[in-house]
Amino acid sequence: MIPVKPVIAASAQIPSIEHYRAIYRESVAEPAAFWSEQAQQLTWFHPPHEAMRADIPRGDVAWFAGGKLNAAYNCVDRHAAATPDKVAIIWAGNEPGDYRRITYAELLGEVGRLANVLRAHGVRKGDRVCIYLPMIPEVAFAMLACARIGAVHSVVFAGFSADALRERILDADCRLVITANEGLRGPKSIPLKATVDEAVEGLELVHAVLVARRTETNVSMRTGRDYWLEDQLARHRSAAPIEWMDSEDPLFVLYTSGSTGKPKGVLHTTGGYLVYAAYTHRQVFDLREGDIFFCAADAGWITGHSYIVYGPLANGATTVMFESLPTYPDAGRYWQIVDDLAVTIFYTAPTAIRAVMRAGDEPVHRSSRASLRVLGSVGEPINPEVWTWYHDVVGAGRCAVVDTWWQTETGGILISPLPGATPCKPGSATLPLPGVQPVLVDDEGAELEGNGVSGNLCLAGTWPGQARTILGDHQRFVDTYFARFPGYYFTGDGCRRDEDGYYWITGRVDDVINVAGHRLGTAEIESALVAHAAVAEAAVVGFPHDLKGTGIHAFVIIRAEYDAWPPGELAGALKEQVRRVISPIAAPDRVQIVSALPKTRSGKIMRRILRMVAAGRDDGFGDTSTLADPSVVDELLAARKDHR
Ligand code: 7RM
Repeated sequence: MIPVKPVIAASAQIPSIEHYRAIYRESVAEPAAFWSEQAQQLTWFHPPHEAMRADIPRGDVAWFAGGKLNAAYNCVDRHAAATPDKVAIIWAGNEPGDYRRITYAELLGEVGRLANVLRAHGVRKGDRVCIYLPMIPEVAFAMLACARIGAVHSVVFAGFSADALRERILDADCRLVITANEGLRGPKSIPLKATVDEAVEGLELVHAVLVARRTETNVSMRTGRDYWLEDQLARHRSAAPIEWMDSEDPLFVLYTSGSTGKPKGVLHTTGGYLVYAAYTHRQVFDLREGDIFFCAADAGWITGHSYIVYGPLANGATTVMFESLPTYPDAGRYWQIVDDLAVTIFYTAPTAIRAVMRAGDEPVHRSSRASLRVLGSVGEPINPEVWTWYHDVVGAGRCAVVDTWWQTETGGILISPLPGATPCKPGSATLPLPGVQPVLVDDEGAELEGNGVSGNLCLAGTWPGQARTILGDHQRFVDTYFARFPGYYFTGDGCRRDEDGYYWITGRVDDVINVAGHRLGTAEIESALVAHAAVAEAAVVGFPHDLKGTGIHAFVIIRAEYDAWPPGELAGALKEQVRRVISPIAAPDRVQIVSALPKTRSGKIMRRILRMVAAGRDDGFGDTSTLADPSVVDELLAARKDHR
């Protein structure tokens, strides 16, 4: 275990592991009382009359019923009144050094004006609005403007194709789309308006498209449907009435892909979601006055919703919004921003950490990073080696690292260390947050008691941030999350609870492979591979094997310095590595050196594709529309025979 570093001054709220354990016990004994107390951090127009009601088998959950509030009021107005000149958002543009600071007072004006524009276009409480924007401040303005008037936003990541966008617009029945002429990401410009044109072609449904001007490039504008956002804003004043919402009124829908079928519109409601985003943002990052919080996610994902926009702003903090890429113009970009803005808390995904780690320590050492206090990770299991690099090199050994486990459906972080309180084990998300009750169950649904067990990760009870339904298909919600293990919410993840009660997410349960009767997590094998100096990134899948049932196929990206190593030797060394780190049982049967892995735009490896490549099948890869770079598949197929 990595003990809590004494340089991390104790958190004001949960200063020690003993304190955490006491709060945890209280929170699960009296969840209604515990969460009602947290709810008081928000400003309610009318207080709730009931903390919580839940019928888990029916997937029916309500928090803070009878309460009335507005998310935008909580994120903007109350801070604009108390601390008008405090910076709410620091926008870091595509080019280094391009920063824009927006105070809470300014944010109030921007949100109000846009709220009035939406109203003028006929958007009313409960209507859905599609937001298809790059990482520019308008994305936050638009989300909050929707919240202000009670409209339900559906943010679609600006890297999605026209088909994917159209599908989401139709599913959520969006009448209005907010986009930009173009987006900028590193050296590339992205033709967003053209994509929207294609997506809404022939759709009667969409009667207005508002277009933010990010670049000077002109785009075609259809009269009567398309409007430049700046022209529209100029017509409206900033004062905009607030729609007071019931706690259980929808706040937003966000699409997420399941293992099968069309994407699900995960629906979050107002009171519970906001309480949860704010609470977890304070606790997990040990938020303090004056913090500069930098979450490097995209607003198109739940991480951006909860930890760029709603959590930080509900807490009256300063949030950084980053338009560009971790490697643009080079792998030192994050650390340059950290120094330029005196960032105190930094939050990103292992895939981004590995991408910059690949370039070595020098780009990190170019910066001081003296302001940093907490480093967060989210999105996938973080390999212990990557954790250690993050901690030792980026954090110079003096920052807390929080490996935060959660999902689109959970609204906020559920399992994570608390800085200054939880001793860490690299690769483990450690312990559940107060109010969160993880349960491990075997495939038959029997609960696995005690420590030193592995199983399907479920959650007992409910927490305020829990998704309430899948838009337009509550039955699918029930079937997906509440049917397999009755009485629990099923996460779809596998997990081990070790001898100390620490949780280790082993990846999606569909990624568990059974090799010669031995159950192995592909994430474990990947970690062993990444622990080898030559390996930048690894993805492991099973393939049909005559003797073992399932064989192990490893796709490996090699660090530049090892390019000259003969592939045969390298493969041998990597198999030996896994043998050594885990066991001969876990050693890959095949190692395939690749230059890239098929990843979704949010950085998740599409294992389905790797499984097909490993199985020697190329009879259709199904839906590859969510791939960041579809050409990766061709390379994998062409090189398939080269594995050893
Ligand atoms: C926040 C987010 C959810 C899935 C989840 C896991 C995986 C996320 C971690 C993690 C290991 C972590 N939402 N996951 N965080 N696995 N350690 N700290 O990513 O809906 O897009 O994905 O991501 O498999 O089920 S998500």
